[in-house]
Amino acid sequence: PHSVDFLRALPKCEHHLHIEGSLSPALLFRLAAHNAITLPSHAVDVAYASIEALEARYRSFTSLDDFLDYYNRASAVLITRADFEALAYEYMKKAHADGIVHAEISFDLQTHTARGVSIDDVVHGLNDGLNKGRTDFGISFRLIMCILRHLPVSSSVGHMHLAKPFFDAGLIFGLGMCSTEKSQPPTKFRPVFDLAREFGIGHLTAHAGEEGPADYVRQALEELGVHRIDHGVRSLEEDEVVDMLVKRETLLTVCPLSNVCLQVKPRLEDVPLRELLERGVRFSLNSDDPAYFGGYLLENYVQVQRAFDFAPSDWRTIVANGIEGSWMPDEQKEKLI
Ligand code: ES4
Ligand code: ZN
Repeated sequence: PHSVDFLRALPKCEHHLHIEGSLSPALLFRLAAHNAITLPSHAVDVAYASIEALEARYRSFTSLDDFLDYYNRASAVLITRADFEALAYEYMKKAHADGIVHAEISFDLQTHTARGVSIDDVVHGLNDGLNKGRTDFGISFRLIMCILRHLPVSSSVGHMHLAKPFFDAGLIFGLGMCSTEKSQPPTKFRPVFDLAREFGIGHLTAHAGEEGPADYVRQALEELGVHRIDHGVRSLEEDEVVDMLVKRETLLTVCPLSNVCLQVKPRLEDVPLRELLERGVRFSLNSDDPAYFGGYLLENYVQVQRAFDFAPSDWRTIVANGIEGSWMPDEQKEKLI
């Protein structure tokens, strides 16, 4: 058994964190008041009666889509560049407290442009907060834009063109794909990933094999050409997909507390971490949407250790694979390993 101090001291990288998923009920109510945004009335959803009521609702999600309703609705309170900066900086403070050395942070663009927020305010606001966090805490970061599967492919293609100057300037580093998974096969979004290659974007990832089948992981790898898989816990349902992940040394960004909260797995013990280790599939541990799923990254590590009782050598493998699979310069990897 390890103490929390041992887990805090590990050089942890977070690869799967939706910045909108770090918007807590307390910050949601504060920003709503500040920006004069009306939250849904009691008649529509009693969960918005108070901070405590909303926190309680977040403990009873029944599925990914049930969660996504709350997650997408909460973004309504993010209006100004300063709001995005504050959100990003708050995450960096928490990351520092948890002992994170490098963070790869996703954001949804389409949700924000739908409210009339400009891409400038979203991307510059996030970069302001993250740069301040790097200066204050020494945490390196990359920004990943996630396209949304619940919207038409044409919306994603349009937002790729909107974001191109920000990719070109290095302000956005990678491309991801998230949101609802059932009945949204990765192949449907092939035009978006083909465009990413045309734009010279070299760091691609996609959520797959969370609620969707192992074949969606295969599609993401073979047809979208992604370098990484977000979640991917259902990959183990097909040996062919496992072989593909091992051969390609693909990193799965696994999110243990998220999987339990969204009822992807009944208990933490059912997240197949030991099986992934034994079969040689690389994975990192991540918090996904920490304000919704009951804990930031260190809490994920602590609860994983409580459930799995990993040996120090297992932790060394997990942490080294996380560094190796990061989108950071090789010189930085060498210093960390
Ligand atoms: C997400 Cl847990 C999860 N799955 C898919 N899309 C997402 N967006 C934010 N969190
Ligand atoms: Zn996610």
